[in-house]
Amino acid sequence: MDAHWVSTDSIREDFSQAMSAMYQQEVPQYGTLLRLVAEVNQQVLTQDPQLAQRLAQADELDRISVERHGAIRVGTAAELNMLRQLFAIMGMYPVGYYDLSQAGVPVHSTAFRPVDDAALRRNPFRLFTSLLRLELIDDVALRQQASEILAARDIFTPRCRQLVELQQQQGGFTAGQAEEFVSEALETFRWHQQTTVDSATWQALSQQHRLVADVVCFPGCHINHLTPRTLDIDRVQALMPQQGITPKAIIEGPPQRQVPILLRQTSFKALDEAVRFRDGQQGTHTARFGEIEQRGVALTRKGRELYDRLLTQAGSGADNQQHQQHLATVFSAFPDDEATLRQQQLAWFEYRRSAQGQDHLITPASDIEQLIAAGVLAAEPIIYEDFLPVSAAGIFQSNLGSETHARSQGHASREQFEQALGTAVRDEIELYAQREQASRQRCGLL
Ligand code: OOG
Ligand code: NI
Repeated sequence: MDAHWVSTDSIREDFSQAMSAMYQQEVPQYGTLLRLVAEVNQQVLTQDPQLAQRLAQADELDRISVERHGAIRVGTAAELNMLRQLFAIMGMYPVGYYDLSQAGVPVHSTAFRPVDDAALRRNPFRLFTSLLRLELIDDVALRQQASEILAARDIFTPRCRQLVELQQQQGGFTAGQAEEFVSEALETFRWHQQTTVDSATWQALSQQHRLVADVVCFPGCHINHLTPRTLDIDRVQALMPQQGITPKAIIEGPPQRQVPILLRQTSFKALDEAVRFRDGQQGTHTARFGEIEQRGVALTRKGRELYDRLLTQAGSGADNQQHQQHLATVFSAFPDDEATLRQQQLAWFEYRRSAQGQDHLITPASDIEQLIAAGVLAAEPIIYEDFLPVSAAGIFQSNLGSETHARSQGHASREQFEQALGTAVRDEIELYAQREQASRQRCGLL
């Protein structure tokens, strides 16, 4: 009946490509980063034919260097709520709750992303989406002023709103509507040199936090970075300066390992960009940058607790090489082979019968490691598709100044966030658990 509707996957694919093209135009240094990433990925594949073969089999070679995520920030509940509806049309749903106020950043966030395997394989593009917490501005008059400025703007084009409503009524888009939707939706994320405030208001809001000015003073919620996938983050970090790109001081996340876990990320420092105020004054704003990421296996709650503990123990550093060495030492307490990660239930895996194991009797009592050793079962690490709050705070801070005092007075407010969003966020660990469970069931292990 609805076979003529364009798939959500294909709308997401088109949208992420359009976003990338726009961002490369807006931030030319991002284009330079993309080329560096593609070059390093190519070198890695040449040096590691086994990896190349694995990626080819998984049908990933073609889009190895395309964007995996981006980030945006909004100012009101209504904006967040509308974004939820817009992203649903692209097959992106809110997963996870991140409280960044504890790290001194007055926002809380979720990631809009595809959730099922097929959609993730087709295009895993996600948007890390933060909602400003105006209640954390302590100057009451300024808080009031900020909320009035926000109330007066509409970050969506009228046509975008119409199309979202149309899609909800019809249950889908024709090809022509999908195309128009992508181009209208893109407008929300475009950069505007012209701010909506005078220079005095800008100053006052910037003094609260640079992030507050970034969210409140523009007519849209400009995309603030995009992030392609690299196969060797350490190499790209080291090569950035040769390309005239200044990387942030350290690579966030776990150290390099035999079995990569979670997510490693680094970015180049945000550029100074010219902005204009309503009183005719000019200024600069430093908010937009480029980032790269390298993902590994998703961790169970137990694995995540170990990760968080070791990360806290390691602390942070100013010099990347020293920091990475120190991390590697501290993380020697985290098992680094797949069998131990499975046996100690630290990470998630997807199980599959091998060609020769099709007729083998497998029961819930079978020993998984024996079946793997015998070539009856294969286990693939399930890749982490989400974000890390400590890393995210590091990325925020490296681009928006280093104010680090906590502002939440210790209370995350997930409920408030979900109310603004208009739905509960999904629990990311639950999603990984379900995927492993389903694969165990298919194999006869449950
Ligand atoms: C988001 C920063 C977080 C990541 O990759 O952890 C992020 C932002 O700067 O708005 O994108
Ligand atoms: Ni990011």
